[in-house]
Amino acid sequence: MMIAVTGTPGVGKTTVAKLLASKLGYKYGSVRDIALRIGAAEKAGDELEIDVEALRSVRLEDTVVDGHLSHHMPADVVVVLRANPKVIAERLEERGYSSEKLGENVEAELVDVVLMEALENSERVIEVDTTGKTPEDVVEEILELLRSGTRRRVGVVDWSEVFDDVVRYLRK
Ligand code: DAT
Repeated sequence: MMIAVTGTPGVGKTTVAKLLASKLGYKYGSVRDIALRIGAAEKAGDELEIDVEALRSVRLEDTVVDGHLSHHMPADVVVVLRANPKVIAERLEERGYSSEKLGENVEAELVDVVLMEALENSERVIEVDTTGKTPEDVVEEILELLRSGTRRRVGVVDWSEVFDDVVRYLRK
């Protein structure tokens, strides 16, 4: 099986994807490394520009793929991690993101950008709220959803309630 772990930067993809891979005895791969390996990535200043179309045909068996573009790959299941946008803001601030980038990502988490993209690309989408949970809790929740054969589980968060807490981060 191929599992994509996606979500807004800072949500916990790498942490969860590595733990999930080790629990399943699967390989771990990052979209970044995969794109570089297949020649679908180009350096653009400090950033890497990834050719999303080239990812669409890359199948990797028994692999957990980590990245905010992983839902563009032909995974059997797409796990969309969510976190309170305030938590995302704090993590990205700590990573030294510019206020522009920070605002962009807080906004993306608030309005479900990655979830919507995942639903456009995949039949089997499982959304998991990580807020207040440990990575181990999150991985257990994913494993349980996989075991029970859940095809789709979305609509687990509503960040409209926390809008006031993050409005200061948003782009003007
Ligand atoms: P991403 O790959 O989405 O950018 P990361 O895994 O690199 O995210 O960083 C997430 C940070 O948050 C990391 O320091 C671990 C921490 N964290 C705290 N609780 C978490 C949880 N429930 N799930 C995942 N990461 C969590």
